[in-house]
Amino acid sequence: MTVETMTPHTDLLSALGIEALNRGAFCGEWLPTKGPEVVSIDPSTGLEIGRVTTATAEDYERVVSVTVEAFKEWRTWPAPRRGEIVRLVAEELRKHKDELGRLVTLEMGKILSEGLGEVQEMIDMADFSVGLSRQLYGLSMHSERAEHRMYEQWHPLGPVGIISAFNFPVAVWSWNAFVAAVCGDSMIWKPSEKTPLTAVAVTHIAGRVLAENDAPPIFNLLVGDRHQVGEPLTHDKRMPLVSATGSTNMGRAVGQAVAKRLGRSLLELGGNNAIVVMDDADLDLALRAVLFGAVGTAGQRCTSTRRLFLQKGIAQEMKDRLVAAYGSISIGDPMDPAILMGPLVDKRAVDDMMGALDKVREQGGRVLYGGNAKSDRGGFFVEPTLVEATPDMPITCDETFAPILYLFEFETLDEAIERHNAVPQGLSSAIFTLNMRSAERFLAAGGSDCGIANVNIGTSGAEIGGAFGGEKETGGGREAGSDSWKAYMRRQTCTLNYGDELPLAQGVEFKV
Ligand code: UN1
Repeated sequence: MTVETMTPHTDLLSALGIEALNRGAFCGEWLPTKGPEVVSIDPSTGLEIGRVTTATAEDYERVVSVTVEAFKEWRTWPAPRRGEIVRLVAEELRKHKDELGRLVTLEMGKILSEGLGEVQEMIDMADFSVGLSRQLYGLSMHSERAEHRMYEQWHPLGPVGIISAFNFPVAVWSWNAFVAAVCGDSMIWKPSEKTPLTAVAVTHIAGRVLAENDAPPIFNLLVGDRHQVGEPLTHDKRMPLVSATGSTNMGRAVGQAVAKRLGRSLLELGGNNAIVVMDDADLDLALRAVLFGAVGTAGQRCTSTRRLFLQKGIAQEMKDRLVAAYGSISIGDPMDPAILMGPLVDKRAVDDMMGALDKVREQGGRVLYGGNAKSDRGGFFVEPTLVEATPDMPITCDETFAPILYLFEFETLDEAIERHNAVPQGLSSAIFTLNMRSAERFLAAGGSDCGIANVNIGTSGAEIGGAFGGEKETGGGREAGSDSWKAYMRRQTCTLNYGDELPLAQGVEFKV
């Protein structure tokens, strides 16, 4: 490609160490990668931003062996000292928040406020992990045997593989990376090939902090496709944990490969998230939550709202208000603060959305608003789309990574909950109601079957302090806050005898 076809963002890119051609393998040093180049495209223009050379088999071997060696040293660092390194990374992220947020917007296409929010999510995750570095608690138990002490402790697990998706190109890495780092693990990041530049930029920042503080190279990178990086990582016995965020198909392949060697996988996969709006809801709140959930990030969050259940009494009013609100959504350059919806990530995403809408029509759905690609400009823009649907339409059980919202009507809460749960995915869910009984029933054991269940809050935009993930085809993994850290460590149960007898548990006698 010639220079004219490239997006001119030279100052932004150079502030983050990004060049026209970048290397895609890092393990304390950038390796002279010779694999095929991946081209990073600005989805709002379709123009090239920069390139990255991918990892060869030789680069793969080198990065894994350095990561294994780095683990051996890093696990001996006291956890609070490891936390200090993460704190220093967070300081750098604060300094570069604006540039990195812009790069996320440039390369992924989410609006700038969300690009900056994503970097804030990394900073929050780092702060959380710093505190966690002094709280990796184990339990102690009372032994049934006299003069015995029993307790459990948590040790670093080993090198961790982190496979992340294009839609949260940096935050999801940080959910894993900062927790894994304070837990004493080293790691290798396989970013999406659609967003390699943000990964290179973050690796520059994290790698610099490690080098300046004489820490071993724990934050490593391998850019490449499934064959070059993904599959080798999942089959590699040197990686006791592979954490993967992305589609259910990808996660199924990762889970099976890792399980085959009895490794651990942590999967955060597709969602098909719904909001239930009851007749007694505060409709102003519900409307705003639906708009952010369904139109925000152009419907490309795993937590995006894809289904809306409207109780009969408010259904028509909500539909009218939604159609009016969809008509006022500004679509365009995601860097422009007046814009609410940027492009989809690439041409294929636009085709997938149009393919899903063909199925909608075949299956008897009615497009209430939108439904088209915007061909009046470059880039991968679409209209946010509202569809009147019925529960027997198979397409409503699929996750289409695009701003399509399926609208259903219902009469009773029981009916809404049953239909809400009748999809293969189980990530995020919400109910809008001012009735405490309805709210509690949605959250009770017979209510939402998702990993995340909210009341008077939409399905997307979770805080980092909670454990993030979901059930069924969402994969069952939990990342980020709460006690998710336990996935990144190994538990050891220790029993210590300080007496001069050897009593056996369960009263067993074995006298020689
Ligand atoms: C994702 O889409 O993979 O809850 C993650 C949210 C964000 C994370 C989404 N904090 O919407």
